[in-house]
Amino acid sequence: MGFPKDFLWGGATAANQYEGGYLDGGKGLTTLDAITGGSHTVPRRLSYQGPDGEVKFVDRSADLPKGAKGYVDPNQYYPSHVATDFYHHWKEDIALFAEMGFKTFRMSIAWARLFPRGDELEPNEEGVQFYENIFKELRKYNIEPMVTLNHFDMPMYLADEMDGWLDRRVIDYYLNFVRVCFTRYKGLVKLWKTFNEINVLRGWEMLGVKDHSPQTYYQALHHIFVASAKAVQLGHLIDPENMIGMMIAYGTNYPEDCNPETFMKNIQESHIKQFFCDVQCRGYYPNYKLKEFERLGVEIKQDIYDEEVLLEGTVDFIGFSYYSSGVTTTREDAETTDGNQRRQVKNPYLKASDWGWQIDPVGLRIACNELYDRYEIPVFVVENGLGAIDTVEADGSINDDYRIDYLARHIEQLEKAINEDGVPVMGYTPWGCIDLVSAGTGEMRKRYGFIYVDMDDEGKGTLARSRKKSFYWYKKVIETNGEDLSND
Ligand code: BGP
Repeated sequence: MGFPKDFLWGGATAANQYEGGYLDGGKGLTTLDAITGGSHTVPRRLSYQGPDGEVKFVDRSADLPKGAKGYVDPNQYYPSHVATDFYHHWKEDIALFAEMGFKTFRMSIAWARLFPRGDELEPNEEGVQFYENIFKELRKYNIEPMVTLNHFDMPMYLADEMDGWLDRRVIDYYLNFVRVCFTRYKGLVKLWKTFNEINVLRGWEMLGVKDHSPQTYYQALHHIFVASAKAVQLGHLIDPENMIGMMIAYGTNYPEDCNPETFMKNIQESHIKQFFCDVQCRGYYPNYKLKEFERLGVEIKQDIYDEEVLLEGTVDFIGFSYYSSGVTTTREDAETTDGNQRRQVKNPYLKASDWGWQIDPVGLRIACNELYDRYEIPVFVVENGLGAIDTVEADGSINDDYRIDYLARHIEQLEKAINEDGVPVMGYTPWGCIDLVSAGTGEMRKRYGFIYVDMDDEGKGTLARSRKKSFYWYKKVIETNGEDLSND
């Protein structure tokens, strides 16, 4: 019983939410640098300049006019610009991760830090050096870096000038970027993921596209699938030691009742997620998707070698984020609540976080089983956690028992997935191990960390770091390899 000896305990972050230094060291603008803050009730907005010169702030789900370019308004607050400033605090932060005993640390590389516009042939050396220093520092503490090559952001220039992933040339630009990562960080990094939460990439901010039509979406996604498969092949070629995974936002859906119609609908709902794993783990488009394309009139323009590339570039493991589960209903009037990037039907058996995300530890065990049963490759829980408001007491302490309870209950289920169900789980990296900006709402008050960062929703604060109660608890969890989950 217990966790495997080489189980990778750690934590997860992403450049656009943590790094800051948005123009430092020669970095170019990314699409996410033009996304404002927001809140649980006020959506984040995207700022762009239209072809007529007029600047507009629109909902992230809005279509942009032809010729629109991302725009950064100097009077507006954009959370990615400073975020929680890993750029200037990396040594201090890594020392804190080491103090907790991290075996791995998940982070992403800002593409525009290496390639400010995206289409350059040679990288920006200062950017390359920045990450090299970090990987060396991690290795100094025996922390295995786990790198997400692309976590939601893309160089703004590629979105503005080429319509982002809709343009096939972007595959080559991405490959040039990953080639630099694989060669320059060879020997320092072995664990990679090609794209974060491939199933939630949308619109201008993440795909660089201007409209949300199914035709545009699936064509851009096809390019991403091809880019990912080529990256997997290239990574293996450059260093056979590399383990290159996919990454999906995953949570199971429960049929609300035993009506066969609900069950059939649940299969269709499951296909929405499975599609991404089917392509990246099996190497081809599944029939149910091809039929959907026929119904929608979607036609994917493919290169003659694409099918072969997809087949030969399947991933080594499945990384997934897990926050909550969903419910499938055939009722029109079902009550819904918030969830990771999409609303979910309410499950009467579950409680929810302050942001409405339903808490379901058993669902994590189910997710591990579903993924392993279908693909039979190792899985890695690369995100999990509770976004909550923390209170700093007069003595500076932060007693986040709610977070400890959430994580302990999920870790219990993970242990069962490993030991009772036999799922090979490589590791566990809770999301936002240090406080960072929320992707969904742009807030700071929605905190996930073991480490508190003094920063508020308007970007005010000293950025000072402090240990929460969960910091000491997680340190003990790692020390005992998951055996002692008690909170005392
Ligand atoms: C996932 C992302 C992360 C992270 C997390 C929590 O979608 O991969 O970037 O942000 O969700 O979501 P949120 O920040 O909206 O609470």
